[in-house]
Amino acid sequence: MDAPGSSTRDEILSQAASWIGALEAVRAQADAITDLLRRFSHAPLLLSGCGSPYYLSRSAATLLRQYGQRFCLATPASEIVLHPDALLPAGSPALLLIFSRSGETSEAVAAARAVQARGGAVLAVGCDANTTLLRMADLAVEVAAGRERSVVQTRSFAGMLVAAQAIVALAAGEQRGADLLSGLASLPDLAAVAVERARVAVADAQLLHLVRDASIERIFVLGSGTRYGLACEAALKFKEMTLTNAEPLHVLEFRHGPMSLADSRALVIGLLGDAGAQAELAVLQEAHGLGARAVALVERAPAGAQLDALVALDSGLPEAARDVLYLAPLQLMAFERAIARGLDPDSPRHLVPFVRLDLGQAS
Ligand code: F1P
Repeated sequence: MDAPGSSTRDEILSQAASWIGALEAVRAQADAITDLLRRFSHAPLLLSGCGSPYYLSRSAATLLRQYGQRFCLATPASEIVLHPDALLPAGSPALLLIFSRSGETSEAVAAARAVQARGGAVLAVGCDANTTLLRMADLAVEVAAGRERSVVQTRSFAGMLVAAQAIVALAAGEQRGADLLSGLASLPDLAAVAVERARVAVADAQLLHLVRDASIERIFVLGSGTRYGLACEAALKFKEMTLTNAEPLHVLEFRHGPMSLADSRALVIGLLGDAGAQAELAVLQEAHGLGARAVALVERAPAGAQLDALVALDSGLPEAARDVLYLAPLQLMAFERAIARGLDPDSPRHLVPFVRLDLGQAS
């Protein structure tokens, strides 16, 4: 019998191939994607998915607003199905960019159908072209190297995130997207090194001790900008794999209430960026001062930070292209905590690989 979590661990550690595969998949469709974006350049643009892919769409929408210079909204697919009129002006055809590993999640398929029924179009990103969602889409991007055996999404999420970044780079164009494009171009050379670096970072005794600590009852994952979607995804990993209460927050929101839960039973993980790094670090230091355990994931270790642990990405990438590097350390932290709690990350409680519903009238 396989060791508990062996599929999840393998998938986390082999994600480099899915980053690279995602870049190739978008490159192969670049003209068609650019065409579709241009055809719908004045239409409302929605990004969507369910669970992990919804969080991915939050991160991608932030990047698209910033680089594509067009307003767009991320929403769970179920909202498109249940409340389309609360999202879209009556009668306006929209473009939907939707993510789904399985391509079979009922709400995702129904959301795509609803957008097409209003005269809109669907660009679907998934891991298998031969699935309902990708087949019905006007355009599909298949990240085959992201396919997984595990229920919990890790490698697939990373691959679909890179695909989303590459699509945003196309929307931005060469001038506006210059740093994003140059960062993405460096990913293939960096991918395996970055994942190995994450493995070594999470094997560090101090960090391992922290994530395995049974006295930790709640986890906060803080991220701003595109990293808020990653914080949501990391919190979901801790819930799914470790059955620990985990809450994602925009970094400075931590002071507006959740701070009252900062004590020795809380672990606060900050995904720090470049812009606002001082202000973000100050939140972690404050939580630490109140007795919470604090960990930062950051490009370069800041001098003199009072924290319990720190993961330095040391990627040299521009901030816009760096997001995928935060994933492996976070996924491995959740994995290690699950194993320490006697749980099997390959068999998360109550979960199935994708949700199939009878949406009846709603679809
Ligand atoms: C999405 C999903 C997520 C859930 C879990 C398993 O499926 O069901 O909702 O968080 O990680 O996958 P999919 O639409 O990406 O196949």
